[in-house]
Amino acid sequence: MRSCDDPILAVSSPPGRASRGLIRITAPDLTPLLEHLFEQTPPPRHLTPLKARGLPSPGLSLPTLSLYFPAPNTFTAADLLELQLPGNPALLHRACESLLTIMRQRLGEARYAEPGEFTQRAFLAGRIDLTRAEGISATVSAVSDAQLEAARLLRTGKLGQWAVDLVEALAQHLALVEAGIDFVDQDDVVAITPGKLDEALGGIESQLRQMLARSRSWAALEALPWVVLVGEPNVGKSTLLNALLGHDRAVASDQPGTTRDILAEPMKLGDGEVMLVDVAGLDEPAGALDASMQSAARDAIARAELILQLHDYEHPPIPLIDDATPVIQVQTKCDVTAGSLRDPGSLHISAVTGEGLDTLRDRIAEALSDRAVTLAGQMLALQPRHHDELTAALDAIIAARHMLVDQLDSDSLADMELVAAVLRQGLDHLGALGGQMSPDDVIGRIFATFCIGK
Ligand SMILES: Nc1nc2c(ncn2[C@@H]2O[C@H](COP(=O)(O)OP(=O)(O)OP(=O)(O)O)[C@@H](O)[C@H]2O)c(=O)[nH]1
Ligand SMILES: [Mg+2]
Repeated sequence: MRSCDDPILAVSSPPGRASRGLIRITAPDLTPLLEHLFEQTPPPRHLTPLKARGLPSPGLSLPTLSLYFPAPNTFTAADLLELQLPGNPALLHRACESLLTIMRQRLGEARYAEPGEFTQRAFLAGRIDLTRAEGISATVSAVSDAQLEAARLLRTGKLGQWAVDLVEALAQHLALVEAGIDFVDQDDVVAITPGKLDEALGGIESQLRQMLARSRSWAALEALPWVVLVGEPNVGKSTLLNALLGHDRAVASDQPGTTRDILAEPMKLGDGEVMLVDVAGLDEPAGALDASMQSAARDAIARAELILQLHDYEHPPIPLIDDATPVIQVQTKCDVTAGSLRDPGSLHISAVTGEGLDTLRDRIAEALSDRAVTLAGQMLALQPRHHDELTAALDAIIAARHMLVDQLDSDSLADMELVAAVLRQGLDHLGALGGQMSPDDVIGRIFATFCIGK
């Protein structure tokens, strides 16, 4: 089994060339490594230019920027060292190999970190809760602004904090029920009445229901509605995609058949986002490659929730087979088209002058008003695990309230053990989102609330 105390290292900067590359190292005590690499221990929490002995290879000393965080106030709760070197992948690899050798000599069983291991250590050290760790992972894999925002809310602990508050409330009431079981002979312990417990559980139930109703599922954020640009080769699809995105994403040229693949990029639209998709121009296939390109383009069109049907003064609109998908007719290149060449049934745009682009954006937003993906304000996106835990917690609260239905007017709670067991289940599910509460914690609450055995 891999130990949590193993010294580990990893290249933390993205793959590829860059002006700087980052190597991250953590271990319970990095002092022997620091003494070897640098003549003096770098001042804590300061970016310090130093020569690192033996980096990138024995006998060489490369200037590095080093940032040293001594334990325990670090991400992993252990010593943490970040080394910034020139961002050359081969050099970073050499440096890591040398570091590994030095670490094995000075620190013991060192190894490369596994994916996510720095974050895992932060979680195990109690630095972050599970939902925050999931937020970090979601940030890394986000493909759209909505997902990035959703990941940010997770990463900053919004879901975890909400769960902590609810766990507190539920634990308080579980403590009151358990007090009735454990301290039944104590005069000063007054167990909660069924009516009071039901009222409190009703409040928790409605919070759980609200959270489930207000949140979006992660899957919905992944499914940005597709807006597909359709037209003959050379009508200006790729040029329009670039103009709408505001940067050159697709290659455009006067050569018909320039786009040979499907190109999709999220586009911001007011508060929401859609996926703008450029495909090959539709034409008679002239060979096997052509045929597969065209069939991929047709698949994309079949998946579209909105089609922008492009034509210009030379190329008429392509007839579409599926007439269920909404279509916006767009005539392109209107900077070179005047008067009678302009089709009265189309929206006129020019990617060169920008004419009609704002109107086109408005028309797309209007057509997809209920589909463009947004993540409003403080709304959270629930990953499947969160959804399952919340639903299971809600089920437990509902089950507990069922047990109370026939005894709401009674002074004492019947079936206390059963009610307590169901509430404990609910607590465990909520605790999996944030704010774990062990049986001892609940007992602790009882002692905090009553002066038992005085
Ligand atoms: N004057 C003018 N030329 C344009 C405009 N939009 C596109 N073009 C030109 O039309 C040519 C074709 O543009 P593309 O965007 O590559 O066309 P496409 O529809 O993506 O073509 P394929 O990828 O071959 O299907 C290029 O030479 C563009 O510069 C426009 O608004 N005005
Ligand atoms: Mg193209």
